[in-house]
Amino acid sequence: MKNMKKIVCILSTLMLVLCTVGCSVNEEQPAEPRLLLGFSQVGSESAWRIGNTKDIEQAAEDYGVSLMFENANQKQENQIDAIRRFIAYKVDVIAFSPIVEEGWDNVLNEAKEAGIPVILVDRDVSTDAEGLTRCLIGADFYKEGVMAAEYLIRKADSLGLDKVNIVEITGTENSTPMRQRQAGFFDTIKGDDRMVLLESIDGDFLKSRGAECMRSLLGKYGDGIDVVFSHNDEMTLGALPEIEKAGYVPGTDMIIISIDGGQEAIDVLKEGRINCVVECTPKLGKELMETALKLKAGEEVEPLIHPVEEVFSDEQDTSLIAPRGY
Ligand code: GYE
Repeated sequence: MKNMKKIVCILSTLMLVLCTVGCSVNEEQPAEPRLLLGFSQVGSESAWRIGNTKDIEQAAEDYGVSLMFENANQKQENQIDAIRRFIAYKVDVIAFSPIVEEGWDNVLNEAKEAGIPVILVDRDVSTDAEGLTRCLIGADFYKEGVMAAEYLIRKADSLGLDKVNIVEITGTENSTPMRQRQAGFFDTIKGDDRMVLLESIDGDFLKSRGAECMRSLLGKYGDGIDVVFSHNDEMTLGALPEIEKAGYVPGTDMIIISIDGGQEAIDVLKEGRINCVVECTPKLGKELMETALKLKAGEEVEPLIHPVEEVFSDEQDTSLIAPRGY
């Protein structure tokens, strides 16, 4: 009996010890994040942007990076404030997608003085001094414009057109994709005498503006429009119902060219109401995390990283296009 008591006592002490060890393991503080990354996003203006945000959040989780995420709601001053907060918080690395190219010198100098490396995501900046940012991870927008124009030239050839009247709905004025998509497109068609630009109009990458712009263009040029070149899917999706309301069939009466390649636009391409969508991938998160970790470790990074992109159009079997994921 005495022995029995002793055994019970030993067993319960053992259980108590095991439980204490187990509990202390469970209560352990989470491991220090490998990196604290401050990221200022432009806004939520498009499926592209929302896909880009999700991709960056997912990549941060996958890489064990602690992300301080700020949405600037389309305002440069909000981005500048966010970057200042990141500096005050002493993050390891700052990343941001600048809404426009100019106006960053002061805040980037502040980051430099604080010794915090800065990564540009998606869009570029134009600064007085060199070396305020470490690298740019984003699409080759010039090439996207070239690919859109090359499609148009092939399409005009196949339809045997001898005059091609173009309207262009551009993205946010002074943003990198707006500038470079426009330059790539017009540099490519400029040697082709058939191509005539009727008007370029600022649609700010927004669906509502795309609709407004298209209404105004249709009011001025009506069926004189042969081609709508729109700098993103959202503006294209805003423009299409306006074309239909005016009595034209997009994709047939007018050639519609878009950029981004989000699922909604690809579905409309499959229906034949868009002719060509140049891909611009928002999936930049993996490159961003890997680059930020290298910078924290004091390693060299590539100054420019472009993802590979393709063209989707009525020249191919569109039923084979895989789900886009944004
Ligand atoms: O094309 C557009 C978005 O900067 C590439 O911004 C990005 C552009 C994209 O709002 O849909």
